Amino acid sequence: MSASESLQAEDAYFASNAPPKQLAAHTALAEAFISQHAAANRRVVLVTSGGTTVPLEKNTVRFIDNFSAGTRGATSAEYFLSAGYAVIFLHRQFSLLPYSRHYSHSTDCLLDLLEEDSDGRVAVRPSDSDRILDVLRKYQSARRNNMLLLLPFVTIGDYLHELRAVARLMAPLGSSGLLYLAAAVSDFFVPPERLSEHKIQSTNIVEKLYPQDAPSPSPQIEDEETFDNFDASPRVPRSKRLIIDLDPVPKFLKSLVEGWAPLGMIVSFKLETDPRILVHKARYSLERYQHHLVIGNLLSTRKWEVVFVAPNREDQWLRVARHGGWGDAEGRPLRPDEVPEGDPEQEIEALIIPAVAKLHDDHIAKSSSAERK
Ligand code: PAZ
Repeated sequence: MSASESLQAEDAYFASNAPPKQLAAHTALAEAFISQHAAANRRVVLVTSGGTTVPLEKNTVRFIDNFSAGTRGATSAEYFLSAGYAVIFLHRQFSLLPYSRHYSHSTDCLLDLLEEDSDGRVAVRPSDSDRILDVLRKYQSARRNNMLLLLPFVTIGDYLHELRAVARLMAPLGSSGLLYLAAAVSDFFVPPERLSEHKIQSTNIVEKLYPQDAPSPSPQIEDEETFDNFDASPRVPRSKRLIIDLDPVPKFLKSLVEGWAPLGMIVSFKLETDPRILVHKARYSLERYQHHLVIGNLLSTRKWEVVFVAPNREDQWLRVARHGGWGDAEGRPLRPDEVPEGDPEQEIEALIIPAVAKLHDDHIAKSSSAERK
C-alpha cells in the first residue's frame, strides 16, 4: 500500500468509527501530564495494555475478546516507574493495574491478607506486612508525584482513537518519548455499517412482529426447514447459525511511525503460538513498519522468555528461571546449560525494561547527534 493509500485508509477508519465519549477528557489529562513531565525534563512512556474488544452489536451485549489480562503492561509500567519514567497507562478497563495487580482476585485476594485485631479494627496480617508495605510505598510515591496516568479503553475503536490522540501529544517530546505497545489488539472487527443495532436474536421474533423492518431478502426469516445449500449435510440449518463477517483492522503501526510520533522510540510486541514462526514474524514486522524494536513472545512461555528483534543487531533472548519446558525459536528444547538458573519469583519485565531503557538511551543519543550534524 502506498503512503497516500494508507493515509486514506486511516482517515476512512477514523471518520467511520466514532471516538469514545471520554476522548476529549483523556486528551486533556494526557496533555497536562505530558507538559508537566516535559517541563521537568523527564522521560515519558506510553504503555498500552490488555485486550481490545470487538463489539458484535451497537447496543453491545456480545463481543469478541482475547486472553490478555494486562499482566505484561501493568508489570512493565511498574518497572518503568522504578526507572524514572512518567507512565501513561492506556489499558483495557478492569484489566490489571500497576501495583494493585499484586492483590487482584487471581493472585492474592486482599481480604486474605487482612485480619481483625483485638480492638475490632482491620489490620494487615503481620506475615504479609513487609511485602504489602513495599508495594504500597511505590504506589503512593507514583500517586504523590503524579507519575502515573491511567486511561482506560474497551473496544478496538476506542483503543485506536486513544492511541492516535496520545501519540500525537507525545510527538513534541521528540526522541525522549517512548511508546511501548503491549496491548493485544484485535486484527479484525465488524465495521459500523454491518453492526446490528440491537442484540442479535436467535429467533426471527423481530421480523415476525415488525415485518416492515425485515431486510430483504433476510436469512433470518427463513424457517427451520429451509433448504441449506451451505453444507452438504448441515447439522444446523444456515438460518439458525450466527455467521460473523469481520473486516481487517487497518495496520496503524505505519501511521504511528511515520505520522503520529515520528521521533519517539516505538516498541511493539509480537505474540505467536507457533515457536517456528515467532522470530520471522517479529523481523517481518520490524522491516515492514521500520520502527525500533519488536519484542516477540509465545503464549505458553511469555512470562519466562521474550526475544528482542531490532535493526542491525542479533536477536537477543531474555529469560528468567522457571521449571522446565524451555524451547528455542524453532521449538527445540534448550540444552540444560542454556536454561537460566535463579530466583523463580523474578519477573521477566525486570530484564525487559532496563534493556528497553538502554535502547532508548541509544535512540536519544543517536537523534541528538543527527540533530547536531
Ligand atoms: O496480558 P498478558 O501479560 O497475559 O499478555 C501479554 C501479551 C502476550 C498480550 C503481550 O506481551 C503481547 O505480545 N502483546 C502483543 C500481542 C499482539 O501480537 O498483538
